[in-house]
Amino acid sequence: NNQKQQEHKSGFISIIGRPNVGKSTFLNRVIGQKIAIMSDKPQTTRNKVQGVLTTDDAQLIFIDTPGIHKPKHKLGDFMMKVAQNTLKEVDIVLFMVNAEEGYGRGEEFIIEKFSNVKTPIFLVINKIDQIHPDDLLKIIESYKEKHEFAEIIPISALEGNNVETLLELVKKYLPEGPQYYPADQVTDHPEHFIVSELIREKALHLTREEIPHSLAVVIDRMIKMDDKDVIHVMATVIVERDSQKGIVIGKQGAMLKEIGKRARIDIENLLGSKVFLELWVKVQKDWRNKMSQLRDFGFRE
Ligand code: GDP
Ligand code: MG
Ligand code: K
Repeated sequence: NNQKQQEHKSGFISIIGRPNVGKSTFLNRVIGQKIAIMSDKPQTTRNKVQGVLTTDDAQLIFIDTPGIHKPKHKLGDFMMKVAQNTLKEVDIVLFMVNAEEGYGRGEEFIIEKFSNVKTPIFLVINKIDQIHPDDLLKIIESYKEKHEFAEIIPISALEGNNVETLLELVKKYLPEGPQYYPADQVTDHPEHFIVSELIREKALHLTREEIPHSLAVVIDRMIKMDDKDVIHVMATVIVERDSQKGIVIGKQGAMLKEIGKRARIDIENLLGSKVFLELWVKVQKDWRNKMSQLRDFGFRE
């Protein structure tokens, strides 16, 4: 056999950037499955979500970090620490910015964190479908002054423009390495986490007046019923105040029913099985500031 063995590359890629720049949209497009939560509200992604892209010659393991931002309370602090730690642990950092907004104080705050990071950092300018090409050049120039990026790539995560190019560049920078995950695996998180995120997403969308941080979802049990092709999911929605509990439950339970209905459809698609979903709502005052409880909610450092 005279065929040259192609080298296999693999590694970890962290996606970092302010809330709503499009990190989850990008990850979902690349992995092609709904594993990170998309929302027009800031910071709905609080845990690391890994998406694994396996091709013939490479495996790209993406980490969707919480947005780095100025902490307002302990949860924010915790999130930022998680995000900062990942910068040093990964092979490539994708720093995503919103082309519509340009360079601002939020970006400056993040770039300051790059000062002693040796990992190659790509500047990914997202949402280019929203701007004029002339403005793009200005944005690129302004960022070049701030930091020496390994690569600068404009994309539209929503429409897909230039995403393939970005992936090829990522591959170029990755070290030679093995296939860490089976080819059909898109995430290494327990299904519990993804299921809880799907429920949380529905709850956030349907209760628009509530702030995302005040709502958490914990999966109490997830079991396959013996005789039937049905997965039984029991989950608790945790809120901070009684008033929020009322909103989540709704008139005669209508809101909770709707949250459950919509979440169930997504969970069934995800698991490829019929799902019986039971939801409860619980008030846990000021849970955001109780660090000891964060781990119970699935936060990892
Ligand atoms: P994240 O907080 O960084 O994960 O941002 P999301 O992925 O949740 O996206 C925030 C919002 O921006 C959503 O409404 C997305 O549909 C939108 N969005 C993301 N990427 C693009 C893009 O390339 N173009 C446009 N026009 N909108 C985008
Ligand atoms: Mg997100
Ligand atoms: K978001």
